[in-house]
Amino acid sequence: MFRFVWPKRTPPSDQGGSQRLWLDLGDLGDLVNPAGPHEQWQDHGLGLLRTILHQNGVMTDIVSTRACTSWDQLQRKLHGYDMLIMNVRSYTFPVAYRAAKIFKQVNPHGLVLTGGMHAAVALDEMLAVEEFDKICQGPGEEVIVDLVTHPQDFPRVVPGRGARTMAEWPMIDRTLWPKPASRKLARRFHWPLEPECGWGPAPVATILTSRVCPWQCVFCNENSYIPNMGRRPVDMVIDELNYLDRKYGVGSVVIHDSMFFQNPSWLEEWIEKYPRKANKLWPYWAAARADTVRQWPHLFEALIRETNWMTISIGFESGSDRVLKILNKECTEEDNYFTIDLLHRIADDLERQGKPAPIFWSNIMLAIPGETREDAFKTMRMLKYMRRVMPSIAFYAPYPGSALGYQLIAEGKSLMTKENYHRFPDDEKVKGIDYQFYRELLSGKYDDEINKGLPELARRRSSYFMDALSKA
Ligand code: B12
Ligand code: SF4
Repeated sequence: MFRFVWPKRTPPSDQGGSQRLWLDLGDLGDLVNPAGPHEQWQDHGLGLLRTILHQNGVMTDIVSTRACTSWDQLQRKLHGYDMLIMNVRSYTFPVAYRAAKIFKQVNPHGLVLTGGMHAAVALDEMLAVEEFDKICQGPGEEVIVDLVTHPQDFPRVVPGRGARTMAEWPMIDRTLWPKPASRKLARRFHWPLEPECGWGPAPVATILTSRVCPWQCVFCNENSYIPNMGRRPVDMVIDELNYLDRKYGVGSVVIHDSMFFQNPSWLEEWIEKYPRKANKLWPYWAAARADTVRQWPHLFEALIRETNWMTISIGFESGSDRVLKILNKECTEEDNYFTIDLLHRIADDLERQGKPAPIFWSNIMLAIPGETREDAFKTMRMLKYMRRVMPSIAFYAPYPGSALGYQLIAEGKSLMTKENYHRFPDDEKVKGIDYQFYRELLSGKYDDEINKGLPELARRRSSYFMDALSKA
């Protein structure tokens, strides 16, 4: 297999017995006794960059904040290292910032290297943390080896350099990911693969086949800060899954792409090769958009029927055209209902044949600036209309990097602070939003309003959705 070769340099510090630590970030305790299933997913940025480092002879140890249950415990684990390396996303910024302070207290001469999404979208906040000695903005594949071995050659803000295509990425060495940190969790984790979360049987293999979604939804628009790159070839994706299966046994797959259902020619090749070449037709989770399902319904149907796409994540977000416009979603209520009806039809047919029915993982956003009560009722109506669904509901969060996030931050309306970027489901995120209304909405208080115009069967479904609120 072709492998991209990074320039090899003998790291002088290696000869001096350097101690470098990669710190995996997340809430304390999430690898001990996790708050929920999604806190256990492993970090592909960390996996990729550590794989590149180790393949180039640059060794690092791993510690995870998720494996610690207190900051004191973390402090003891940070002791004695020369270098701390972290992948900082906005939602892990508070943890990164605190960990860097602790690291410097115990290792005053140690160096802290950071990179990741938050560096790309909120450089000012990163710069304000004096403990961050180097801050890499953008992809790190082509700078990580030099940066770690010769940090003194780089300015404080380091421009990242990435591969042109994901074909150049090495296969992640998953044993470089942190381990579950309690015996109880280890039993069901299947490390170095991942545990099941209701989307398919364990062990779960998470993979990325594409890096950027080209759309411009105002709450996300990641293509404004993630450089475009070629998709991973279908053969490489299948080879990796087969390799993992031979080594560890794969139960199901999660394709972590922001947008799996893009590039019809890639998808056609996937339909042609996955059923033929994969060791098993593992069911998988992957994401699509309602407008493209409507544009390519046959492709959508073939993927479900022929490749076992069993959990279909759709960013429906809202059931109201007004709000979909505010979000620049470029999807309409009609697109959403087209997609829902299409899946109902396919799923009913598969069930009639005695086969398992695919379901939606339905992303829904509420508490969006400009949303009226009637808009919110329409969204809940759409959700109740879905027959086979795992709802994932979030109150809108103004992340930097996104157009709407930047706007609300500039207007002083964001309630996300550097001490508390990490959003808990019912946290209040934007000034001026009536969160009490939304809590009552999800508790079923407005059932009568929501049920208006819904078919009898849908009306009978519960309007209690508080437990579907997820971190956002
Ligand atoms: C998979 C994924 C998830 C998974 C798993 C997360 C995980 N453990 O990794 C799940 C589903 C759990 C998830 C959840 C959430 N996610 Co998410 N997720 C992603 C996604 C689609 C892929 C991440 C990934 O693996 N990327 C590929 C790797 C290779 O890239 P990378 O980690 O950025 O690393 C590269 C560079 O940053 C750099 N780099 C990184 N570290 C370092 C360090 C150094 C020293 C250097 C030099 C370079 C460097 O080099 C790497 C290689 O190029 C991204 C979007 C995307 N396309 O990246 C969103 C994304 C990261 N998620 C996001 C958000 C907001 C969330 C949520 C809050 C909810 C939501 N809206 O989705 C939750 C919160 C989770 C939590 N624990 O609280 C945002 C983050 C925005 C931000 N400003 O940080 C993103 C960008 C999506 C978006 N556009 O909104 N997510
Ligand atoms: S919300 Fe979904 S469709 Fe919109 S830009 Fe983000 S990943 Fe793409």
